[in-house]
Amino acid sequence: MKNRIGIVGAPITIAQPNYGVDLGPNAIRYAGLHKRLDGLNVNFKDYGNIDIENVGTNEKDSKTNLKNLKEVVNGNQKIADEIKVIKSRGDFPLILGGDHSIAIGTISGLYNHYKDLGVIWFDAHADLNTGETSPSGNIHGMSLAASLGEGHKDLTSINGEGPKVRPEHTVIIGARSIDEGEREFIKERGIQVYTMRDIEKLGMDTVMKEAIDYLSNRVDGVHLSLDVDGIDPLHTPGTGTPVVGGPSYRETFHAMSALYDSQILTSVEVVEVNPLLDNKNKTAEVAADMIAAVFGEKYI
Ligand code: HAR
Ligand code: MN
Ligand code: MN
Ligand code: MN
Repeated sequence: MKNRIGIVGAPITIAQPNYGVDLGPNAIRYAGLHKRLDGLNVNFKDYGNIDIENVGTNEKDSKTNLKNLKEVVNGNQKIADEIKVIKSRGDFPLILGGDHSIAIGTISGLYNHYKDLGVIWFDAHADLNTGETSPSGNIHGMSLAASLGEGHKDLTSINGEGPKVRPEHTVIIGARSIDEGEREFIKERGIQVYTMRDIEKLGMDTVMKEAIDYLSNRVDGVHLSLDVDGIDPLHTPGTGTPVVGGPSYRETFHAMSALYDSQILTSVEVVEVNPLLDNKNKTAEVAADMIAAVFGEKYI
């Protein structure tokens, strides 16, 4: 890692109903993030948390089928602005969420800095819903769609109108809870998806090799969006929408190590840590472990 890491907390919680994800950034810090990075001899600066209002309801808008659209857009605009500042300083952005809606802001903020940004979406979910397809109205299940230019205009227009990433530059890893509309989206747009079945058949090592090969030929930057519910809830109970049958701690650590070895990443975010649902900060500790791995921590 040549660049200094610029850490920022992005505590949006109102794009999903389990409030408390806004406490995620500090929970990850309390799990020893700074110490871990110190141990790796990497340079970092922690810019603290973005000031997010988080006043919302659990009501869907009758026209848009979205919850808290205006508030989520405002929060994500702030995130995009902060990412631009971090990038202009030459730092490597490390964003601590927050619910997964924050990816709309981070990816929008990264957009101008790359010709072709790639995204690795490590998640139990595809987050490819729109107001039309969402079963819940929760915007955290729509953030990848919005980044690809699909969904409500206010979500796709942060930092300029339209798509911020292309479907052929997007790789989803760990998916095991995909809604009908998302399935169609994946097929129509040709997104590369490694479901749990693929991971089971190929093994995580091959999956990561393929994903890294696939992206390195196509993009000039790669953003890792790590949703902790991508990991098996046995290891990460403190998250709002756990789905059984995910990659183990060991497999995920290996995936992060493979990304470090490839040196392909240009930004990282870790989302959906909810200390109010957690057991003694265990989920934040796993998040800190995965961050350490992605920045080069090894067993020996
Ligand atoms: N697919 C469901 C929905 O859109 C559940 C989304 C779950 N949310 C996340 N995203 N944590 O990864 O409502
Ligand atoms: Mn997600
Ligand atoms: Mn998820
Ligand atoms: Mn989730």
